[in-house]
Amino acid sequence: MDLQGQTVLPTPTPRPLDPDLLAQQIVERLTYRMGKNAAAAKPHDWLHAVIMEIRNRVIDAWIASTKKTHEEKGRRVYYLSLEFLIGRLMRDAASNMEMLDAVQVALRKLGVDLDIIAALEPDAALGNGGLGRLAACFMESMATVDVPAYGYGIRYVNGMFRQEISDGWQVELPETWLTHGNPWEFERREASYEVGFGGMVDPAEGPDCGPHQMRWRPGERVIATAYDTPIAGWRGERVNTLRLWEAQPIDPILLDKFNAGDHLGALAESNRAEALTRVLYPADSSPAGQELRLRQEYFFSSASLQDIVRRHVQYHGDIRTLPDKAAIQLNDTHPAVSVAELMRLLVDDHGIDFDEAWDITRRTFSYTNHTLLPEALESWPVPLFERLLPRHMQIVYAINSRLLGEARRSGQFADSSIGAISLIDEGGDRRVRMGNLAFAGSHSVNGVSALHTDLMKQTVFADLHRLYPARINNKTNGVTFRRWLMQCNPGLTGLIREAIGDGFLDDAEKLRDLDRFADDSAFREKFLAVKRANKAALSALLRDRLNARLDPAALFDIQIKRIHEYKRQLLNIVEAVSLYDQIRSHPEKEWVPRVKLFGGKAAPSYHNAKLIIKLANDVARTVNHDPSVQGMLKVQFVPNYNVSMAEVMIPAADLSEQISTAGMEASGTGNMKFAVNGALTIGTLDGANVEMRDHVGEENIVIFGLTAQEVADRRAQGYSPRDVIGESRELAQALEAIAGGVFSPDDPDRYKGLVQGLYDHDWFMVAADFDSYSAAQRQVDALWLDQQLWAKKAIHNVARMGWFSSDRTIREYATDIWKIL
Ligand code: B1N
Repeated sequence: MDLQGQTVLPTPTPRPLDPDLLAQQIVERLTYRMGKNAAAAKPHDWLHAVIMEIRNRVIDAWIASTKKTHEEKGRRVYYLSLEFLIGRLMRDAASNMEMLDAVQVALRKLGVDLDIIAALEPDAALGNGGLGRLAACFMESMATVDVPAYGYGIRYVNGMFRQEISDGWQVELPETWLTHGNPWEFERREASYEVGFGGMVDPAEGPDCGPHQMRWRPGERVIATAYDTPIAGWRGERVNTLRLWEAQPIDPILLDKFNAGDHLGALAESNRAEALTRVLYPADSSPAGQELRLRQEYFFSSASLQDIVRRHVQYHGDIRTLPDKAAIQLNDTHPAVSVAELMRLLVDDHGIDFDEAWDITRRTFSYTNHTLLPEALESWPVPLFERLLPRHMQIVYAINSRLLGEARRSGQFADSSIGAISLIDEGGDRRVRMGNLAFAGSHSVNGVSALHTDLMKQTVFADLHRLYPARINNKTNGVTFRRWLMQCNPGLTGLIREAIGDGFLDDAEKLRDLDRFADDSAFREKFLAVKRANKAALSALLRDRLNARLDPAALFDIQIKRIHEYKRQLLNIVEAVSLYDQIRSHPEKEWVPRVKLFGGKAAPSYHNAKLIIKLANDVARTVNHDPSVQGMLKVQFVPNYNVSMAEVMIPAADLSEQISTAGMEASGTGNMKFAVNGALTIGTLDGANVEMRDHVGEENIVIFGLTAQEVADRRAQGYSPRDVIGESRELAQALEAIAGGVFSPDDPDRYKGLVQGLYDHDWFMVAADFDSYSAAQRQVDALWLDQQLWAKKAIHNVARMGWFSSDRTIREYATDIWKIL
């Protein structure tokens, strides 16, 4: 008997990947598992049968990995994240299990087109944007570099909303990814935990009880049930687990109420519990602030911590060795309440002395910060926190008194400055600062790009950094090249393999070997042909979906990301308007044909972001209907931008727009995906753009605008956008046109307020960067006219982006923070 209580664990026997056999197995699954006749099976049935077949191989490797992890008894990594933006899994799993080609051939023999059925798989959209997608890339890379890891999150019934564009406006519709079932997940009834809210706290009574030990009697309880999804690494050597929690009521139906005739009341508890994991908050880089959000955060933190502690005690006996065996990474502050939850489990449930528990906690946790936007830093009103989590409130106070004591003893803080360190914000209504809690409760605090990490030290965490100068470190983000090169861009991948062999598939830095092909004109031609084919594929998709007519010969200029003022889609649109103006004034000039594509969702409550979407659509309608710019400028907003759409758009991009106000985008990861796929970047010196410039070379990227330091200086000096606009004729004209209703004749005042905001404050420095941006765009035009030079620069981008593989990022986490490799 082994630890799992089984006599023998199956070892994976690599079955030969004979397409004929595979085809036969797929048909067998279809027939006997699903009860469908192959002759009458629908595409959805084939998809399901194929996934089952791929899944079988994944499961073999999964069981073997789990066994290996148990036997090694080493340290495990737990990645706690409120978001995992996975997208589709079939191609990922098939490709990583090295069966994609065989599956394709097998299906062809059966008369089924892999691409058609693959497109039917719903995106698992359990995230908003970069933060959630990073968590998904990390899961794949942890499996790839052989880190034994568990991802923990929430199984939202409704993920990121579906965006429709109606009359140019964003409309949000519920996203229902689970309607056809989810063949990738396994419900684990045996892994269920109670999670409490509210109620009372009493001192624990008993001869062995310490002074800090308490008994919490929650007023409300729900059950967290686990759903596991296997995540296969490249070449299938390791398969890790993504464990997502679902909330269930303790009593599905309250029979006493039901019998008394209160049929709705009988279901109230059930509805309340299920509401917890119903829907993902569609807020990117801004805190939701509602009670339900704090409930979600605590719910998944508590279930995950209970699971981690149970597993540790089961395998290692002594809870005191937890930091030796568990490294828990907090993905932003969303799971920061975990710090207090682990303290509660250690002190109240395991009877450990408070100071020792604090030491264990700090050695276990590490925290990643993803944003410095002041409005995005999570804090909870003390009364709300106390009502929902009375025991955790006590723990926060107890931690705070130790923290402040330490700060005072350090002699570095005047009484007036010590407030910045406190876990409680005393200015105005009292609030619990989740960033400070995460910082204090962790041995490592990291930023996600070099610039962002520097700014963390200078701004929000300046005082905590002074107290703990060794704690902040940088881990520049990365992306998985399996999904973002090999799967989404088979054309380019094939071309690279022809040129430099297969080494880069296992080590992205080997892409460097491609550098010398930048000077090979035959290779450049092939490279341009691949790009052209990807652009044709995107054009065909957008013709089918939107009836859009795009010319694949034009320069494809793409900005896809959440709509946010700091990301400055507005700068891009205003520049497009200015270009439109110039083309109309000088039709005789040799203009570079451009297609400007936009995509992204706005938080439903974010008024200006929604207005920017409408503006993009209004400008598109006007420009695209104007015969005088036909063939020179086209603008298109692509609805419902998601992971699967990104996989088509990124390989088709010539130009990648990464134009945030310097100092505001923590890292960006879309920027990396574009460059790997051979787009040139037009961007500010923000986030990871800075390091991308260092890697690809400044001659191969188009940088413009103020630096983060210059932005800060300008603001400090008292920035006057009105003066800046007065000095730029092009900008003034474009803004007048927008504000005057040129693009909104049906409602001429629609953009008055938006434009007024630029004149009055322009917090995001659109005006300050406009001329520089516009000049950079004309520089791009000039470069485009020399296609050979363009291709050369693009190839250098592909060749020099290997460092931005999330495998490298994960190795750094594993070595420096988790001490595991
Ligand atoms: O995290 C990404 C970075 O590449 C981006 O620059 C950064 O903006 C993004 C609250 C967030 N920061 N903060 C969030 C998401 C959801 C939410 O409810 C904040 N997302 C980021 C990966 O490091």
